[in-house]
Amino acid sequence: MDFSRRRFLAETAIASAAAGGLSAVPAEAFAQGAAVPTPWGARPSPRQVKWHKRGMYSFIHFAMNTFTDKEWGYGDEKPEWFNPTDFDPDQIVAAAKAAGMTGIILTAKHHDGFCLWQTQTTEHSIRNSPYKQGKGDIVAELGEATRRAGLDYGLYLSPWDRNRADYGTPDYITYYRAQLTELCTRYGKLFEVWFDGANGGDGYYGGAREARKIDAPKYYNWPSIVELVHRLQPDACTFDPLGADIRWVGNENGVAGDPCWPTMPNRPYEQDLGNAGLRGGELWWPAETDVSIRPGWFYHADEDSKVKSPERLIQLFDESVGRGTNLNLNLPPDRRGRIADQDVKILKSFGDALRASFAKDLAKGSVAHASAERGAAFAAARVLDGRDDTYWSSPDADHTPTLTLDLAPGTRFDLVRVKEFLPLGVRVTRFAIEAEIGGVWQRLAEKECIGAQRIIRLPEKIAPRRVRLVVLDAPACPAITEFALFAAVAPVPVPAIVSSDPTVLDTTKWKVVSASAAGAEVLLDNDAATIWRQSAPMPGKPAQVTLDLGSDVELAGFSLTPGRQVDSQAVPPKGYRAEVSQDGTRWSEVAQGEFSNIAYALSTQRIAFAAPVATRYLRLTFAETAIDAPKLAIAGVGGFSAKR
Ligand code: FUL
Repeated sequence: MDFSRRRFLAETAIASAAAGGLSAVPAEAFAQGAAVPTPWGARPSPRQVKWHKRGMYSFIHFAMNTFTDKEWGYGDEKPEWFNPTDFDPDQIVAAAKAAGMTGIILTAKHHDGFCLWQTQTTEHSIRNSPYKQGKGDIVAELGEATRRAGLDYGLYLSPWDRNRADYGTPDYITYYRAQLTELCTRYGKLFEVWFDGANGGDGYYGGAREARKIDAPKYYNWPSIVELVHRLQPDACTFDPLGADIRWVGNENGVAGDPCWPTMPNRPYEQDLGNAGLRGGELWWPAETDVSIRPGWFYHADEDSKVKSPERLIQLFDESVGRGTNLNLNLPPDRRGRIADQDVKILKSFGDALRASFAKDLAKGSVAHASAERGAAFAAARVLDGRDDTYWSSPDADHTPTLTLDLAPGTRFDLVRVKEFLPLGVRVTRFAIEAEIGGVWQRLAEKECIGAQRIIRLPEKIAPRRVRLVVLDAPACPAITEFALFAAVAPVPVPAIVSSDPTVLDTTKWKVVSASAAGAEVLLDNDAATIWRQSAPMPGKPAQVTLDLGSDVELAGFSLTPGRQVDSQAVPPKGYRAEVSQDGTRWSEVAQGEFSNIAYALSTQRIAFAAPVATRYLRLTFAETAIDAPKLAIAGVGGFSAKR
């Protein structure tokens, strides 16, 4: 069968027209004789139209890494290690729901290959773990809890599998498809199936312990995999590199481009374009913004103090949902199999603030009028009717009309939300929001792209007489389904905590004694955004930092956090040498080695010494950068004591 990209997309387009995104236009439109505007540019499939309404949902990264304190498992982990002591799927889902999430996406299998469901495809699974004596099924149990709470369910199945001996051969693709088939047929309706981009590299591979490189687009044959998912789960959007349904926003920081067009050129995914998309691109391929509530995707006790605050989550909401993308906010359960208390508090504060902010559309009591209307079915008041299948539009020749709301006296707001009627394409290129204050029109914001939605947060609440949407540039008449106003409610602050794990040492008590470059103090500030940078180390001229731990400590190991932003100019160290000293003069080496996948994953590395050592000072030496770059960058250093 021909599963080429072009053929695949052509079929999607036909299916989309047949299922009729356009049939949503109210019948009155035709009865009143006004023609529906001609669609412009790429258009979403019905499956994508539904997806655009999801807003926020949550990744749940819970797998072998939760128990090994890693971000990427090598693939040689023992199934016995997977042993949640108090797995509570309802607690996990309740935490997500309190934050306003509409769905859950579980890592059914991460790169280490360990499977969380009763698969028949491998022994490397929960069947051989102590959890429920091998009878448990996390995919089923979390799925049931998700549905009990009225949320939708999705799954993540890592294409890369560092456990499999046959990874890199055609047999593995057969295996992968069999796994996908199990997941798409046994666990009810799925709204999304997630394929991450990490692919090939070193791994266990059934004992080979080697590096394997694959040519991902050729190897996986994405069109056939996407076709399999759509056949088994017609409503599931695939997060894929092909252009079928949803694209990656291009970073893992939770920030969409401003603007972030839902369209892309008709070619395989390019990270550089993922953030902003391409105005007028041939494919409807909207961005999903994924980010973790903690620095890592998996739970680590030493990140308990680094959970993003409710205020930070609101900012991420503005920078993702507010720019027309969906936010996939990761919540990592701990080793019990529950969301930690601190995260639960933060999620509730965040969700409460959003619910209160968007509870009442203050534009509802206003009178809408427009510089031009297409007919009664497309009247200005359509933006106020709360329906997503009606819209205001202007005559074909008028691409830049203005819609004004005469507000009820005393209307005070600081949030403006505008939505386009997506089945007709993204029509508005540039627009402004203006308010009449004291008889003078003032421009509050000027932006490109409305799309699924645009939320504009003003610096403070205002109470103007009138407010208007001015279309400044558009290749066709606009189709605006909503123009809404809200008054933001700030989240209740949740104070940061220190780690719940007593083995995690408090680095605020540490001091930098000496360092090969200035500014090393930021290594101890518990903030991954502040980075120590210096020229790349050279033979005979390593980078080095000497730390005073403040008192005698039973040090069992150290951690190192690289800069988390991809930066080709400043990269993490390749390896390390760790030395300890009681007096700061006589040193002994306690560990030496290479960090695993540090340059790609940019995640915290936790290095355990062969045995805990009593020490006052720690010296770390870095001889090389992980990849060729002019500078070395490290965001943080920490330490842990032995488990008691
Ligand atoms: C990436 C993976 O490598 C990370 O571990 C995580 O799962 C993230 C969501 O996707 O590609």
